[in-house]
Amino acid sequence: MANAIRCFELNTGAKIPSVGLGTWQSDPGLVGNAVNIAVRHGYRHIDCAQVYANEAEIGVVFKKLMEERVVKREDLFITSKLWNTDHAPEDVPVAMERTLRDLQLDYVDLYLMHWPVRMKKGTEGFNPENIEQHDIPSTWRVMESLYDSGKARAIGVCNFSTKKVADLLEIARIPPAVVQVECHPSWQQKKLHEFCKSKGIHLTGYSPLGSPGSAFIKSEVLKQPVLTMVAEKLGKSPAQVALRWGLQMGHSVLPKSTNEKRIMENFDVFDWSIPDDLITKFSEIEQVRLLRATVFVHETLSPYKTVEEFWDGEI
Ligand code: NDP
Ligand code: 1BO
Repeated sequence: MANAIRCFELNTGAKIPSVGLGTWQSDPGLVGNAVNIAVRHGYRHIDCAQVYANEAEIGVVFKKLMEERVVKREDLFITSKLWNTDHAPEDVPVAMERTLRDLQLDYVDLYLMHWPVRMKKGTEGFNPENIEQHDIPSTWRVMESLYDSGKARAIGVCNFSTKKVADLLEIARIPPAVVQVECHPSWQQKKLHEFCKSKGIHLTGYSPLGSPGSAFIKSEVLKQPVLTMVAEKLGKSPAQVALRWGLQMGHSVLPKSTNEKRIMENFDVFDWSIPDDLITKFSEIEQVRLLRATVFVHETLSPYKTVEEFWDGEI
């Protein structure tokens, strides 16, 4: 019998469900239905963000699911993220309140700094003219106070390199519980994963299917030959194999779908496993970072002059 790997324990003592529903690029009108289907099907972890511009629609569904006693608040694990325009210390609690209001919740289970990037307050889009000098310690200190207040039951960061996580640990009173980064068989994050593990920080993999169909990424992850070979051998889909690989590596995974069949397919990863002789094949896969953060890089206007600098060489 396979080890189901239903959840992982965080350094706060809380448990993070291993498969969460992603909501980026889930269109208005579709995202609420997706969350409703997912929770009714057994998902307990939903990954949200203010910048996805769909938290209010998701909040209506959370309220209804709880009113109808489909699920209790304490059984859900809800993540949201602080957007780049709200990094100034006085703006962090305001952004948090906006998210709580939209999601119709009193607290989130995890609040993440979305990027190590600060942008001018109130601006939209990715114009490099809006990028400002960041001050991660001052933003983190306010996130720590949100943790103290109980409005965020855990705090963490996204899109940090190993060096940036190490720098954060140097100044943190409360260490991050989670680092959420791109992670799938074609971008395995071995260095960051080992570092996080050594510090008791959980790694969550975003774009675990390689974000096929994304407006921002050209991805072939699900067509990767090792993945399709393993899928064929096990009688599973390449998407299921990519997700199960993540669980066996010790990551939680956040597949996004608004399609009922795929939402269910992506949750069918608990009662089987990839045997060791096939897991070793994953180390042969060529590594390519898909979400390179080029929009946050600029020779003169950004503190990050190059993509290499942004990721501290992990590219
Ligand atoms: P995913 O890797 O989850 O891929 C989503 C795409 O795959 C959609 O086009 C979806 O289409 C399709 N898909 C879903 N299931 C299957 C399947 N079983 N077979 C084939 N195709 C499938 O990409 P995301 O980039 O959305 O990442 C997942 C989540 O991670 C995000 O939604 C977000 O919550 C989070 N994230 C966080 C980031 C951060 O900066 N912190 C950055 C990027 C993502 P369809 O909907 O039609 O099924
Ligand atoms: C800018 C992309 C954010 C996805 O989480």
